[in-house]
Amino acid sequence: MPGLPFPFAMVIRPRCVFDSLGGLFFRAVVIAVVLLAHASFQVCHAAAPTQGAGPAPVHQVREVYRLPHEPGAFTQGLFFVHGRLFETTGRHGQSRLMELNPQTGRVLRSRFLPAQYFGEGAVAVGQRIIWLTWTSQQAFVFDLETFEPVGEYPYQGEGWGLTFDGARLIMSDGGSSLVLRDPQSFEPLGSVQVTDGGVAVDLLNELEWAAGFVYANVWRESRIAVIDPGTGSVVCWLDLEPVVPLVLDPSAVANGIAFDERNDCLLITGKLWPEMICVQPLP
Ligand SMILES: [Ca+2]
Repeated sequence: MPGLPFPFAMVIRPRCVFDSLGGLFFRAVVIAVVLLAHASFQVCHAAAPTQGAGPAPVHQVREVYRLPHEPGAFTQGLFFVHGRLFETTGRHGQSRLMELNPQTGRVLRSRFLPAQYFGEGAVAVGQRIIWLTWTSQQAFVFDLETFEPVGEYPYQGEGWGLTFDGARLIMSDGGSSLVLRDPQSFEPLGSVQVTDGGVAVDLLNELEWAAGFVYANVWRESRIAVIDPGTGSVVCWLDLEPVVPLVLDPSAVANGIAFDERNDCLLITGKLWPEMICVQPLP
């Protein structure tokens, strides 16, 4: 077995009872690693409310790290792709797709939408970035590496937030429903109504898929809804108020969530915020 370092060569043979024990141990290690990878989020995910139990609990957050954020960026979408950080912004003539340096927050490259479009949330599916517009009923598709346009999708209604669960796109339109869409055709596959203690949660905005749950900004609120995608129930809220930077502009609302898998935290920001903050839920 040339090339195998000593400890690995040792466990290959002979085949005996220790193999099955080793297999069990290996599986236990894999399960532990998966649980640990999202350990900080279990405090919230485990808190699934029972029917009629009232509003979901509110959890405080712990700051993991902080990065500068372009203070003129009217943030609409934020997401990582294998450790690379991307952002989309809105407003006519200022709507911009950007790749950011995840260590410094600096803009590495960007592309503007034509001035008639107001950019909204975006997400990557493979090598494509799908970027919504607010009221134009049109999503634009850009190549992840070149930022060149490679397609468009029409849709009905408004576009607000977009994320991807690995199989389906999940989209918000400013209401209380999340629409599931085919990632290739963009056709709607169904929808789920988001409720907290049985009450509809309106104005769902930027979205993020992390560890089996949908994280959603709610327009003009400094808290994130953590949503069970199967039932639409909010299982808990994350209170961002203590980490929100002071910005006097009333439009500077929290609106950006990207799951930083490497650091096991949610990178959050807002429209016109000077900073991005990575947070973990506290028990
Ligand atoms: Ca996001």
